[in-house]
Amino acid sequence: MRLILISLLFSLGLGAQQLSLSGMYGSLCSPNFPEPYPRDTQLRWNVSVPDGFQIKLYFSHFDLEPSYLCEYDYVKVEAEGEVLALFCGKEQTDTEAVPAQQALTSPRNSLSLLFSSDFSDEERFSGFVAHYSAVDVDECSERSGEDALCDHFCHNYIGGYYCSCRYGYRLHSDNHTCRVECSSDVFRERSGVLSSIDFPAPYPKSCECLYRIEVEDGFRLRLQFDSHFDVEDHPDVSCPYDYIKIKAGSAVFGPFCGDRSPGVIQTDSNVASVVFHSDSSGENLGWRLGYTATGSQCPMPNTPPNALMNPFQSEYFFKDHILFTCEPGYHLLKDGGHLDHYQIDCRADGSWSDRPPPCHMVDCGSPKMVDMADVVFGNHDNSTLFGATVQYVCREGGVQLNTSYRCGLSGDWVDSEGRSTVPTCLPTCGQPSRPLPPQVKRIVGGRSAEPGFFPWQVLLSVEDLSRVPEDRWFGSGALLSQSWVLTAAHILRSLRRDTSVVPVAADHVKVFLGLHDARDKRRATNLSVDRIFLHPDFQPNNYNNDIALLRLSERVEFNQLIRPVCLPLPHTQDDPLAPPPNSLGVVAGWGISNPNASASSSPSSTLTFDPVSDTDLEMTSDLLQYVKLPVVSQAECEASYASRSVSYNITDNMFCAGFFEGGRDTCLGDSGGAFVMEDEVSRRWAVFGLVSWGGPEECGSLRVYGVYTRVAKYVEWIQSHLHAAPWW
Ligand SMILES: [Ca+2]
Ligand SMILES: [Ca+2]
Ligand SMILES: [Ca+2]
Repeated sequence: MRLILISLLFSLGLGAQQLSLSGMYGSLCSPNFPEPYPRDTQLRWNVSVPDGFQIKLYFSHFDLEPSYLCEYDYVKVEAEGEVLALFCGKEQTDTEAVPAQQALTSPRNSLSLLFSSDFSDEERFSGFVAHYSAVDVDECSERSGEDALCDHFCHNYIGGYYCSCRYGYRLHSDNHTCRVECSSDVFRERSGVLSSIDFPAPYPKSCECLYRIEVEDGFRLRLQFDSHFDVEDHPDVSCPYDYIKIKAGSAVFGPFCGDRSPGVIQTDSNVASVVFHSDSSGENLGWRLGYTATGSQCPMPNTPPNALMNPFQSEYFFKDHILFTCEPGYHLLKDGGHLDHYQIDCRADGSWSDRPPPCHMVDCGSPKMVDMADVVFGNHDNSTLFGATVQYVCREGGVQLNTSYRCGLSGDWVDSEGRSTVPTCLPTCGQPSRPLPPQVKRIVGGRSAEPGFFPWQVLLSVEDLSRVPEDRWFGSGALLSQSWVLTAAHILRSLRRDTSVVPVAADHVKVFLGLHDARDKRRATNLSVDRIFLHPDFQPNNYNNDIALLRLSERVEFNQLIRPVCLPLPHTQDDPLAPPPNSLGVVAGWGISNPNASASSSPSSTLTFDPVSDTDLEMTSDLLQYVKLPVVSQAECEASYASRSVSYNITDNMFCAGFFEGGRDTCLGDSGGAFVMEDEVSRRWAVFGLVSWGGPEECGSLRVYGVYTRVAKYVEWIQSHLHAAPWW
C-alpha cells in the first residue's frame, strides 16, 4: 500500500524528499523551523526502531495552514500502509485535526510522517516539532486464548518476550508449544488404565505418545474407552490433526478422533501398542481407556468320585488352578503313590495340565506287629481300609496299655485318642507258670525247684580280664523286663586291688535265662549284655548299696520258663522298712559257694557270698534249689554282726534273713539272687532283696544271717533306667 501511495505521489509529480530516522528516540520538525515553512514542499520521515518495539509519536508544537479536510498543508502519519492521523491548522475544528496532546503509537516498529505544503500561505505559519521514542510491545497481553503467543506462560520484556511451560512439560523447539514426554514404561499388569496427559483437562500439544501393554502369553487384551472422549477432528477429513491408534498383533484399530468414544476393542493379542498424536493447536479434553487381560477358557473338569475341588467356579481361565482333595477316608492315587492334594492348572491353550487323579479309600495296610501280641481284625474280611478296626491281644497274659486301633484318615492305625503309637504288651510280673506248693514251711537243706517256679531267675557268668590270671565267676540275678536284669553290684565290679568301682566289660558277662539244670546250659537262653549300671554309691568295703542293673543286648521272648519278677513299691521316708520282720521270703539258687575263694577276691575278706572263682567252682546242686526264710529284725541283725566285729556295718540299705539256730539252707542261694515275697491278694512275687553277703563263719552257723540288699530303697533308681518298670 505504501509503495502504491509513493508511486502515486510520484506519478502526481509530488515526489517527496525522504529522510530516515532509526534511533531509539528522536525529534523532527518542519523545514526552516522556527521560521515559516516553505511552500510546495513534501518531506517524508521514515522512522524505524528495533523489532519488538513500537514507536510513540507526539507533537510539542503545531501550526500549519488550516484548510477544509487539510487539503492545503498537512502532516500525515502512516504505518503498515494505513493512515494513522492527518493533522493541519492550529486549532481543532469540525474538519481539521491538530495533534494537541495526542500521542500516536505505531502498530509495529516503523512509521512514516509526511509533511506537505501547497503553493500558498495566507499567513505565516511556524510549522511543527514532533518527538518519537521506541516503546516496548507487551506481546503477552496483545493476544490471548487460542491466539496466545505462548502455550502455557508468556513473559514480556523490553524488546521481546519468551514462553515457558508448566511443570512436567518441555517447550517445543518452536518456542511456543508446550509438549510432554508421554511414552511410558510398558504396562505388564493384567489390568490397567491409560489416558491422555492431564485427562480430563486438555491434552498437551505436539505429542507423539506411545503406550505399550504386554501381558503373559495366553492372555488376550480387551480395551474399553471411557464415554468421555474428545480428540480434535475435522468434519471432512479423517483425523488430520490429532488421533489415537491401536495396534494389537497384526490388527490395527483406528485412527480415532472426534467426540464419540470408540467403546470396547477386543484384541486377539497379549501385546498392544497405543499411539496418540496431537498437533500444535487446539484445546481438546482427550481420552481414557481401561484394559483387562483374559486367558483362554479351560473346560469344566470331571470330578472323580469322592473328590473335592477347590476353588469351585463356573468357569476356569488360563492361570486358574484347581486343588483336588478327597472326602474324609479317601486319598488321591497318583503314579502308584498316595497324595493329600493335587493341583492342575489351566494352560495358555485352554487345556488342563493334567487329569484329576482318582480318590481311593485310605488303606492303612497291615498293622504293625507287636512283641508278645496277636492282631485280631474287627472285620471278617481282614479289611485294612479306612474305618476298619483291629485289636492287639497280648500273649502270655501280658498287660497292654492300648488295645483298639482304627484305620484313620491319614492312613495310619490310630487309637481312640488319635495316636498311632503301637501298643506295648507289658508282661505280668511275678507270676510263675507253675505255683509253688503252698505248704512249704521249714525246709531243711532246701528243696529242688520245678521248672517254672522261678522264671525270673538268671545265672550270670562273669569274666574279669583286668586280673592276672584272669578271673571268672558266677552270680544270680532277677529278670525285670525283656531287657533288664537286676543283680548285686559286687557281682559286676571289676576286682581291683584299690577301692575304685569299675564294672567289668559288658561283653565279658553272659546271661542264662530259663535255666533249670545248671549242667545243661545249652537248653537255656544265653544272651549277651549291652551295658552295666553299678549303683553309683556302691561301697566295695562294706557292700553298702550293693545293687546293679544289666541291659541285655537283645530283648528276650517270654515263655513258660522266662518271665519277669515284680518290683516292690518304692520306699518313702515315713514307711516302715520293707520287708517287715518275721515275714517269709523265698530265695532260689544253685547254691554256688566257695568260702575259700572269697579270702583272696575281696578287700572285705570275710564276706562269704563273694563271687566264686571258676577254678574251684562248687555247686551244692545241679538243679535249682529254693528255701523259705524269715526276715530278721534290724536290731537283731545289727546285734548279731556287732557281736562278731566292729568292722561289720549293717545299714538301712540291708536286711537280714535266716534262722537264729542256723542251718546250711539259710545261706543257700547265689550272690545277686532275688529274695522274693508273694503278695497275698494279687498272688504275684516281687523282689525285696538281693543276696549280698554273710559271714564270717561258715554258712549255716549259729546266728549267721544272710545279708540282703534292701531293693525297696532303690526302686526309683531302677525306674530311672527302666521306663516301664514292672510293679507289684
Ligand atoms: Ca499552504
Ligand atoms: Ca516486549
Ligand atoms: Ca490439535
